[in-house]
Amino acid sequence: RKPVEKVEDVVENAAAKVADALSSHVPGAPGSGTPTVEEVTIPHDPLPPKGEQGTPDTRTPTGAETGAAPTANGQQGAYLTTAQGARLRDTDHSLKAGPRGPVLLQDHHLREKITHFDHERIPERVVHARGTGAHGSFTSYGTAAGLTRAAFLKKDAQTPVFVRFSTVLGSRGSADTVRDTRGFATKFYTDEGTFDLVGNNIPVFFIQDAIKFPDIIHAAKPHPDREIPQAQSAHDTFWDFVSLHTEAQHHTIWNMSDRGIPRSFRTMEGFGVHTFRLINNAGETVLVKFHWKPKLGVHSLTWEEAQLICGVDPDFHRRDLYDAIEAGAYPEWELGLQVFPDTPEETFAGIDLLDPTKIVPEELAEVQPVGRLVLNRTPTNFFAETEQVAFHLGNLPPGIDVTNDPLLQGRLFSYVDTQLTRLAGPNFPQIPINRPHAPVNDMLRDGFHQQAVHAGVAPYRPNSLDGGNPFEAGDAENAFVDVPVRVAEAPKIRANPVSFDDHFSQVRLFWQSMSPVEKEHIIAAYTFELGKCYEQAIKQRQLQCLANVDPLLCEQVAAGLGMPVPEPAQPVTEVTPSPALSQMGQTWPADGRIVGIVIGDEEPDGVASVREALIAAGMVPLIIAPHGGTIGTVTAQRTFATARSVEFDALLLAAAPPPAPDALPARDAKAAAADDVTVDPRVLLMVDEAWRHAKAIGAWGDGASVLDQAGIIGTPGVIATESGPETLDAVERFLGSHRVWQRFSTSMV
Ligand code: HDE
Repeated sequence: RKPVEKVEDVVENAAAKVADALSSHVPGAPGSGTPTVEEVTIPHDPLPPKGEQGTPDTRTPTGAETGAAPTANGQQGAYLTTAQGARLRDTDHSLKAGPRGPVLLQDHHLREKITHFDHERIPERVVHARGTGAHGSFTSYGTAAGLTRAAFLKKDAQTPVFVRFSTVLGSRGSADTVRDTRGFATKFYTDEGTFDLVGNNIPVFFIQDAIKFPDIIHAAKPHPDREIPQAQSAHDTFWDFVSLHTEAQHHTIWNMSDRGIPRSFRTMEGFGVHTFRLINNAGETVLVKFHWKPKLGVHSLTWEEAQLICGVDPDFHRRDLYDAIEAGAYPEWELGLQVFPDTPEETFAGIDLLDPTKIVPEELAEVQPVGRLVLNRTPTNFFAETEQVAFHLGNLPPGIDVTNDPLLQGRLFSYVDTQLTRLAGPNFPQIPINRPHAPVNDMLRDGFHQQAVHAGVAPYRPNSLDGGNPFEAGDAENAFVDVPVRVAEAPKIRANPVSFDDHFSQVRLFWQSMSPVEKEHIIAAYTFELGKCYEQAIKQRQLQCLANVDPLLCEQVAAGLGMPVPEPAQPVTEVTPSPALSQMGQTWPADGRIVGIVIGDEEPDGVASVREALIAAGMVPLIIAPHGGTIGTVTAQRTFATARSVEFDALLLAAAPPPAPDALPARDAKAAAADDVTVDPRVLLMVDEAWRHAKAIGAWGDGASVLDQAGIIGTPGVIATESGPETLDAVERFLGSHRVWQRFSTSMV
């Protein structure tokens, strides 16, 4: 018998043999006649484990116990293994017949690695593909406890949540700051089962009946022939649909307003859109609409900023959310309810509560705060959490029920249906991010990707073999309540209630509630979007819709398009404006605002103290310097090459850095040619843009000369004082109202 050889010896011998064989083979390099001998790569021993590599996590990303044995995924063990746990000696070379030979089919590691990679992608969401998420917690004030039996709305109840924000139209890799509706979907992991509030930042929808959803989305997505434009509504098919299908006009004017280009997810409202029904312990019901109110107020970008950011930083909103959370500026919203009596008509102040193209103005039904949401943790793994999270409107706890809104009814079908394809099979509720925190005791079995090892032989009811388990719960055990709403005796029919036919009065309500500057922005947005359409008939038809909303709006957009102004096809309705719809006129906390501070080659006076004051006020200071590295006591976080004004909410100038001869040749050459320019042109560009976008600009010390050179001294929101702290004080006041609104010139009243 041969003695058993050690593995290391086998490998070494094999390598030596290969080396021998190669040296005798002597392949010639073509044409050179010089023999070459290739080196053999000998498998090496694995490196020792890294200090920070810990044991696998037994909790899900939401903090719940997985209930399963730890799985060694995610670089958590000392040694690299196959998916089956065999330690690997080499993951850089495939197994070959000699170093130059063909790759062997038997290389299981190669096949496993490549095959898994080949299947890494899952289909993106059919809408809302581009998004980002965060964990947090919801604390109830208890103010809704009399209206609903839902335990998570009892006083001081704390519920873990996961929120995913999204755009609607763009693909997964599209830019964040496009003009679009934003999704605001919240998963409450309540003790009584998961509650998904799947809302948007706009309180109305394009359509009144879910059966039209494929139509609006086909019209809004890129054209089917060339697949352009990406993540845009500024194209013919979108305006073709919304001008023909006039119930879309209300949602459309919200998109054309500043709401379509939020500054941040942190500065957006959220709306459940539909009317829901609450039921309390006494069996009493009310109808409600859900609202999220951001602590920082509702703020938007300007259109030019939004367009620039699409190129400069397409991940702007994603980055903003992560940076704010990591900086400790935790985003916050208050959940509020508009509460309406549950009458058989399901109307309030003449407004049909089942019509998702209508709002109830807050002046008619106050939004009553019921709890506070704080987002305080970023996901550990984007795919596992943000990509795999699956929302569904039917995820309701006892105490919250649906209404007959036909849009809501269709959504109840669509979400689970789409997950079946997107997450491949019916077991996606077992994916960690989707696991309820309430105990699960269902009788659903088997299927693709089943994670559970169900014990017992009787997953059916009634049974005697499992002792009759599990039992159905009653009221005392907090069973879900299907509110026994009376269903009217009515013919089966494909039709809407007549009240759904009013498509213009609330569009006018929105328009009339805007301030002059906001109206200017709406006119500019319609003019831009329709200006991107090719078909004259579509533009004409949309102008006709605008004529039904407001003559001034129609005239101004028509003037921009160079087209005739149509007569209204129906009388323009009298409306009472709702001031709550305007984003202007209040002041808000400046937490989490980004303030850029321009310095030169040396640390100017006051920079360190201004930086500290900003941090103490919950803002994020970013030092912008001519180059990276440390300058005095501060570190450059941006350089003139990497900074653009659009990143900042306000700009501070502590120095007047001269043009750098070796940076950005084209622009500097121009600057060098102009004798009177003594400031780096990239700084001047920043100042110029910040001014155009109505941002507060402050300077002290040498910084004041930059304002002079930019020609903006004495204009609103431009401050120069002797000291950094004094300048900061004045700038902060402007940040409270978000922008220096006076800087937008407007002829509107
Ligand atoms: Fe959605 N919607 N939707 N939607 N929706 C989806 O579900 C659908 C509507 C909303 O971050 C899809 O998992 C229909 C209104 C958000 O994962 C899909 C109708 C509102 C998200 C779907 C609507 C929304 C979605 C695509 C008309 C605001 C992203 C992927 C009846 C109240 C959730 C998915 C996330 C996602 C269907 C209308 C909000 C296809 C049929 C109104 C925030 O199921």
